[in-house]
Amino acid sequence: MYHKKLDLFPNDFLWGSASAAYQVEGAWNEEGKGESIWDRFVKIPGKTFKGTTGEVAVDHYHRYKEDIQLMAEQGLKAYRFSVSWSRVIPDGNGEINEAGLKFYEDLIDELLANDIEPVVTLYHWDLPQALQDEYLGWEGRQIINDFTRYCEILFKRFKDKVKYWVTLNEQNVFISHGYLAASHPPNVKDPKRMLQANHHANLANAKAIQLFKKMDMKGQIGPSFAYGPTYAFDAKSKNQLAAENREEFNAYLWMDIYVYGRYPKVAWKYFTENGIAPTIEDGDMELLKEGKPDFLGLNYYQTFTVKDNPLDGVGAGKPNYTGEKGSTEESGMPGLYKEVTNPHVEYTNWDWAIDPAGLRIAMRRMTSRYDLPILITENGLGEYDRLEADGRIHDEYRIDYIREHIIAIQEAITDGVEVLGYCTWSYTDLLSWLNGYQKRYGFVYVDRDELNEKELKRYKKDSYFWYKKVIETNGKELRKYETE
Ligand code: BGP
Repeated sequence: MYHKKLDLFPNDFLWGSASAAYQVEGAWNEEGKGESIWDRFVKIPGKTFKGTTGEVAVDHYHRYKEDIQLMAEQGLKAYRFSVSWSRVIPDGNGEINEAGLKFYEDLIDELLANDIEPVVTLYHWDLPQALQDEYLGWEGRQIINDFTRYCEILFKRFKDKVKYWVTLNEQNVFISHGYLAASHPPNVKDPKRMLQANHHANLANAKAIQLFKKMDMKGQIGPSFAYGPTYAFDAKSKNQLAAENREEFNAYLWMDIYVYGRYPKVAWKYFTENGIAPTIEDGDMELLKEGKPDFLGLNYYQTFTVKDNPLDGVGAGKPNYTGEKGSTEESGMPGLYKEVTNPHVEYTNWDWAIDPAGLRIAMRRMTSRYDLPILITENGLGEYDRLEADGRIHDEYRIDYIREHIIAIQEAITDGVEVLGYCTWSYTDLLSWLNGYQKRYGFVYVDRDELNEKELKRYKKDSYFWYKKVIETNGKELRKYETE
């Protein structure tokens, strides 16, 4: 769709940026924090790049004021961060750790004092280890009540301060990586267990939203979903069908539940036929229907291109966690689809497709199927950065990436999509789960690497100054900027 003129960004558009507790905080066992499943998982040899952990991460726990100062100076309108459940309730369902809660209160107060809207993610993957030990975490139904109680504690405490809440971050990612690929905790490879854990996550998400409404909270709530739209490799009908399959099993399977409280028919038939469908108890489907979110959070990084894949075709391949371009192994779901290289887009050093138009497509598809406002909760470029001798980082590739994605958002708005805001991933550099510290996403460079924490000094990248200008001009000035 072409437009003669693009709509302007709304005046209250949230120009933001994001992070997650395990990736930035560090202080993994300080001031009463309990162990999380990530604290444990990263210690398994061979699981993360060069054995990196978030034990110190970028020390945001101790340096949050310095980080917020940088945000304030940049003019950031919103900061999305996550609360670490085991910092607030060390064993997941027992006593509250006041020091943990206080940390988040101070963080929120500091943001508000600087006119930055806090966007709070309730769960960004760091489940209390104690709940994993007690009833297998997401595989136990008790997680639904425990998660809701944890949410209630945060809702009560921050009711008057926080307007934007994100329930689960990328349920599709933590469930499929945790229970099918065994590349995330709890390190399981079992599709039946995966779907049962997923069903409980669906219910926990819905119950938290239901509680939010019951408590008459002033703000808005929704999940953050990792949606990378699928393209068929070409117009061959079997490849088109493969694309339908990927959408069904990677997108509708979650978003249909969030918005309509139903499992998509095709996926459900496949699960029953293969004997892996989750057990559904009385009242589950009613609860799912009641948990309709106010908005859909969208984490967009890339699109996926697929071809037909027969029943004896390729299965899960190893992704590129090393930053060696081209090292991603072929991957697919036998009988459904396989992912192939898209000859029309560029790829990053971690083999992620750079495709700004894909963001517009994602937003269009979500709007036409779900008709809810969208908050872009993540989007960004993970790349190698170089700190120059003069303390500068010339990340023009990141500026190009974000600029083109912002234009895609403006086009989507002009198409008719309702967008609340845009949070880049990430504010400072941080731990990239399995990829160590060399895959950098931030506007702010943090001087540490895999083997050496150094002094964790912060440096403003060129993209920092560029985004400052974008915010100042409410997205009208996407090209010019001045560094210090
Ligand atoms: C999303 C996660 C983020 C972040 C981002 C980049 O899936 O929600 O926490 O890590 O992806 O991914 P990676 O760090 O693997 O490059």
